[in-house]
Amino acid sequence: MKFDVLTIFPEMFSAFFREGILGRAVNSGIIDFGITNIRDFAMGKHKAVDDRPYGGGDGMVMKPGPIYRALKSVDRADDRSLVILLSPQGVRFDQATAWELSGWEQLILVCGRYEGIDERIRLAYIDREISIGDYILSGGEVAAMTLVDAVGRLIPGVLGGKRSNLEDSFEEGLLEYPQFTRPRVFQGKVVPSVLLSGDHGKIRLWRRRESLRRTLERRPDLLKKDLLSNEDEAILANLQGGP
Ligand code: 4HQ
Repeated sequence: MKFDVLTIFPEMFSAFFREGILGRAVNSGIIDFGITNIRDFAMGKHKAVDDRPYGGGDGMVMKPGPIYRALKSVDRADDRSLVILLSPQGVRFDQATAWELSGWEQLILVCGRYEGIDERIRLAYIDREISIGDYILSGGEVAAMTLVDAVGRLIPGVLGGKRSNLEDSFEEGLLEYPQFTRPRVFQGKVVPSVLLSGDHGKIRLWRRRESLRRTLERRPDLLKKDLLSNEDEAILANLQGGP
């Protein structure tokens, strides 16, 4: 999988692609990336990438020319590559979208700044417009990093077998159960004794119950009945009946 990022802030991505799980995947060759500075494709003495909006109003708009030329400069994996614009007007990003995007050979991510990009670029060259959530960022860069992080970890080999059951419960539409590590007593608070019991059947059941409890309390919208087993239904009924 290759990620190509088009941005006017290329340095925001150098550490991002160098560090952590993603950095290791890049070093091992599982993931490749390219960073294209849109400003390198700007013209004139001032290398302007933005201009005033037709019709007037506040803020600036990213000029079409530099983005067009930056896009043209990127090596394309033809029909196995997708051009994505990060913007609050896009379809909301979620784990299912991350899985789908992980199947492409190349993702080309266009990061806008200012009030966004010229509509003619969006119409002619953008395959997919994606939003990471209902809030306003200063630019698409942090949104692009969020997408790369979530998609990258789904590429086979990136987690190197460290694929914990942590996201498994999220893939099932449930929140994660609470985690504890040493010491057993911290500031007078003890680790639930079941986790020290060595009884793996009881531990599994306790964790499932805590996942269901949290989901019920914090994200009832995630409780998709069809994904719940008979055991889950019984635990839920018990949770709703008592403590
Ligand atoms: N922006 N999800 C405005 C976002 C955003 C989001 C990126 C701010 C694009 C022009 N992008 N620029 N939310 O707020 O993706």
